[in-house]
Amino acid sequence: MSATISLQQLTDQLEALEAEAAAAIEAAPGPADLEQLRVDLLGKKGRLSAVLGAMGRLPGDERPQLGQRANVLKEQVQQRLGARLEQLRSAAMAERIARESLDVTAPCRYGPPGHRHPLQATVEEILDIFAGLGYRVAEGPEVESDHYNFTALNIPPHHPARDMQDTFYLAPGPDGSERLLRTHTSPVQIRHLEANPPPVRIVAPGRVFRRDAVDATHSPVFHQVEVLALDEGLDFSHLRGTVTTFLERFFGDLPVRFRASYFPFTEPSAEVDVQWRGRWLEVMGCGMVDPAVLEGLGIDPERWSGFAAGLGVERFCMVRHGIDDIRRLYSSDLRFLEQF
Ligand code: 2NM
Repeated sequence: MSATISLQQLTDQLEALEAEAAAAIEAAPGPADLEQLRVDLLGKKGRLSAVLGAMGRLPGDERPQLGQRANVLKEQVQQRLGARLEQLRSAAMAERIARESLDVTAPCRYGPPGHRHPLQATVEEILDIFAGLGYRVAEGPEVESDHYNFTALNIPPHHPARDMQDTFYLAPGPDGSERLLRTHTSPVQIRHLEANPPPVRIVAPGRVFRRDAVDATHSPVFHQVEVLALDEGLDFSHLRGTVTTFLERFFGDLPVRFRASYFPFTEPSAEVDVQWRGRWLEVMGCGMVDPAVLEGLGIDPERWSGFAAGLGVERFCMVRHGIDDIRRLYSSDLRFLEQF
């Protein structure tokens, strides 16, 4: 049996161990170092075990005292390890927060970004041009009354435009009123003039509906943009200048021609063609607002005059992009849409 050892000696060893452990824990650079210290100090083959291994050489009645002291040391070391680990973790978190930033407005980086439908892009481009000419956007309902869609536009009761062949009529409203899907966005202009005194410069985009059979150039639902200017002293030269400026901004510097035409709500009226790749294409209708339309709104046609123009957005979009079939614009085929 090895030589006896005094309680004092072992207690001194425990105290030295405790002081050394405290310094080492305080100096540990990271969690892995702390774990290594825990094993070295408190593990089965660790420093505390070594001291306790010598306990057998103490007189039996002194052993509990040393055991108690060892338990205090063990608890202290564990507490210090825990405190130091917490300290390291919060320092690491503070450093990471200071270093990292998250820009929630950054563009998506995980796939091809989406984009506007070519038809929507065309509407917006047209509206931008008219906004640049001083026009405000006006909108209105798609379900309309006979009054706003026809009567107020000088389209009398038996005009062919009202034919069941052309117009989608709906069941009457709760008050028995005739209802239909608007065949143009002109009712938006009428509603705007009812609510706002001239001078007026508005552009009305929207879906319109006609009972057309579907083919490469017709769809029962399509999109229109109509413009209206009403002021003192407006004449056909203002109409011509506005329409040519608009077409030049949209198509570039192409030949433009005006051909006499007829609409119930304008007089005189004209169709507008642009020469595109050597061929004349009809792209717009326009005219001076018929005095009868103004009178119906209680606007004095002796003082106020106006011009209006309307266009089909699909047509503009198809010409611009060389699209040969209107149905492509509605088929939601990504292989097609992704080209724009
Ligand atoms: C067109 C052609 C010519 C037009 C007329 C009006 C209103 F309400 F002021 F009378 N809005 N839009 C108009 C005139 C529309 O589209 C081919």
